[in-house]
Amino acid sequence: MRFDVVTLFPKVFEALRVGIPGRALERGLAELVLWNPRDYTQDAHRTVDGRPYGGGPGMVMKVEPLLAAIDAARERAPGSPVLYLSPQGRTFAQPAARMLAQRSGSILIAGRYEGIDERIVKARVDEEWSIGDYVLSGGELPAMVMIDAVIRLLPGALGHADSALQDSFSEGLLDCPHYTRPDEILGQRVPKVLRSGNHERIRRWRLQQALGRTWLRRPELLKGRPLDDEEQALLDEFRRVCEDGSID
Ligand code: 9WO
Repeated sequence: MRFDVVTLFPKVFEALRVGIPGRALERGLAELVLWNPRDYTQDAHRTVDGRPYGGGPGMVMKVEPLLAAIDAARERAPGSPVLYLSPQGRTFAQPAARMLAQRSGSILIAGRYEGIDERIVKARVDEEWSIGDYVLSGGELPAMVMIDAVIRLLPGALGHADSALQDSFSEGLLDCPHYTRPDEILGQRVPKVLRSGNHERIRRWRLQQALGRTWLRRPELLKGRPLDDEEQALLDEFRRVCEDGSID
């Protein structure tokens, strides 16, 4: 898989060369290629911004260098769709990450200033994606968020244990609570079941916690996710215990 990113700030993407995405890039599971519009300027000042038609404050990314950088990326990555990260896009979530992980690559445009010329969107952009309803200083962080979310889905990016865990029960649910040693901190003990060594009981407890937390915090996530008989029974029990006012 390859990611080609058009950005005025390629150094920002060094932050992806650590941890899980860093290891995946080192192992060659994914490749990250950066295209800087500044390298495609023609003038002595290497200008990458332009004044907006219609006036007003702020600037727009200058057309010629941006278009040249995009087209250089398209030439090197034929078949990779061009994605523009903006608050006007479709909201990125785990299903979109899974979809992008199936592709051979993506070209991401990280905008700056007030954005890019709409004619470039029309002529070059295949998909517009948002990572959430807020305005940032540029599309670099959203591009990195998407790349991180996709890379960790590639076969071999996580340990084998992790990947098995991923496609099992927790799919579409919030995570269960985690604990490590010592057995007691801040006046709180680790739930006894986790120290029981009974892996079947532990599996059921974790699944129940995941279901319960999803029901409490993000009930809308359960609407789109059918529950099997075991899950329904575990959630029913969680709700009964909740209504009793008891915990754990
Ligand atoms: C700037 C601005 C200023 C005044 C009023 C509205 C405004 N909108 C913007 C704006 O959207 N600037 C963008 C900055 C231009 C494209 C790159 N930038 C960006 C991308 N900010 N936030 C994102 C983004 C991308 C994906 N998901 C969430 C946010």
